[in-house]
Amino acid sequence: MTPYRLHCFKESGNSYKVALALSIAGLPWDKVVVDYFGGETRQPAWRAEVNELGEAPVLEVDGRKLSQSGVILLHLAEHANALRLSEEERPEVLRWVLFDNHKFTANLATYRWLRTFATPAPHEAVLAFMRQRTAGAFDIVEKHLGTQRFIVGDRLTIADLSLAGYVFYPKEELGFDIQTEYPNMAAWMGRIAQNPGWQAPYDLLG
Ligand SMILES: N[C@@H](CCC(=O)N[C@@H](CS)C(=O)NCC(=O)O)C(=O)O
Repeated sequence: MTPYRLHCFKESGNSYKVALALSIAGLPWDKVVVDYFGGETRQPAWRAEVNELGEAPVLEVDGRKLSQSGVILLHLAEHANALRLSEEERPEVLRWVLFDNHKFTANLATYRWLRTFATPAPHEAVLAFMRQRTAGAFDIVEKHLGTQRFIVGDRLTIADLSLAGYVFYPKEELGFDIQTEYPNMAAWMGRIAQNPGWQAPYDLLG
């Protein structure tokens, strides 16, 4: 089988979602490191050749380039037995992947970015707003995981991998101590980490 090629960088939790899916599914893949901090995703040539949306991750599948982590995860769920979804699971999984892209990852990734990487540092009010938006999304997931082991039912699906894109980064980067403040999420992270193929973001993408 031709290895998948994942255009990614190690700080990118959206890339980590896909890397984790490939690794847990036991699929062969090669890393194509994107020089995000050097401005590669803003280069017209990169946008023309790799992703017109200007974002990582991009997964090359036999020469075809897929972008948007949710689309890529869905593709992998359709092609890897370990990630396959039932008819019943599919809409529920999609509901959580969309919630993740719109609220959970969107807020958490932006908050982490602003507080950890942005120069110049953002205004305090912007940070406070993003922290509050992130905490709101965390509360929803924390409550949901109080009654079930995984995001959809009793087994790992791509919905878990989507929501897990950023939570495994160091708490100093996130600005949230999930292990202390969100016990249901912490237990869920433990269940994800038990899967063979799981590695922390900087180990898997580093
Ligand atoms: N919804 C997209 C988000 C992708 C995204 O925001 N990627 C970031 C890295 S984690 C990026 O490349 N951003 C480039 C930019 O915004 O200029 C996905 O899930 O793939």
